Amino acid sequence: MALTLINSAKQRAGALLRTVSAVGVAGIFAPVAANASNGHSVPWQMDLQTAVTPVAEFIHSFHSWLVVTITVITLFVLALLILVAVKFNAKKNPVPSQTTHHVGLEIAWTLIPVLILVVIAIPSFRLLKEQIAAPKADLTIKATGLAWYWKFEYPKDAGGGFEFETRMLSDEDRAKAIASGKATKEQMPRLLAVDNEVVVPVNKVVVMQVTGGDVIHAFSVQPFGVKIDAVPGRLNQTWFKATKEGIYYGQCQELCGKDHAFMPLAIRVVSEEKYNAWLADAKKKFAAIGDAPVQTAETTISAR
Ligand SMILES: [Cu+2]
Repeated sequence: MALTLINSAKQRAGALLRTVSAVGVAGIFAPVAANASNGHSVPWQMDLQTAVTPVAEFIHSFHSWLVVTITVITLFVLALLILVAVKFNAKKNPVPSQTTHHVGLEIAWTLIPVLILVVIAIPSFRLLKEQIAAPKADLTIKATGLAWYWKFEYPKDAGGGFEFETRMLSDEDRAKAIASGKATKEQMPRLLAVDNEVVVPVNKVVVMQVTGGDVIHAFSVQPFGVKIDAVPGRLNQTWFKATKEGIYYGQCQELCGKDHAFMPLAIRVVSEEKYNAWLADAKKKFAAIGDAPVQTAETTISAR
């Protein structure tokens, strides 16, 4: 019952927010709103990036729900403050009440905040479970954060057996690609476009194993609702199921050194056929993974 109420309230809140933003924001930022779903944030963007996984959609509805909750609380407190200032100021109320205890009030202002926290906690823990409990993987990829680029490994058992590095394209490289007609300006977003994109099939569960090769980084792709630390000597895991083809950009989100801001990653979501074609190409293009086990700080220490 409580969950149904929360869900319907969430839906109504989401619809309300969408209407408010459609009327209020789209008018002012119409050219921006049209671009908001291109896999990265844009200047003056007013909302989260378009969600393309079930987890990201959950995050969006939870976000809308919290905005409504916090707005109602803030307006209620504001109304009380105004009431006090207007009705109980020294002029209008020269002899203040001496009441020091009121059982009903004590119970209400203890219970109501508790109930509000419970109503927030239920969807919050459901979201947490969704993020942590990965369904059975269709594809597993390993990402290693390095100072200051990413390395991706496609394991042999998933039809891969190769690894490649991803580095941000410099302004000169982008300018060259645009001038040669290989890509448009929109396809080469500044500080996000990379040399090698990660390619995954659409509507498949991708489990991303994440580790760090030197210092702590963080693997994050906002349209997927994914963010997890890349810690040396430790294998973390996150997952996503992208439901819309396109290119989506992520960034390192752990302060990791001087080029922390310049280690983006790009994930291209394509159809199954396109993915298989890319896989065949990638096997020829990229270095094969050796048979030696991957060295992490942990394995290095135990081998000594
Ligand atoms: Cu980093």
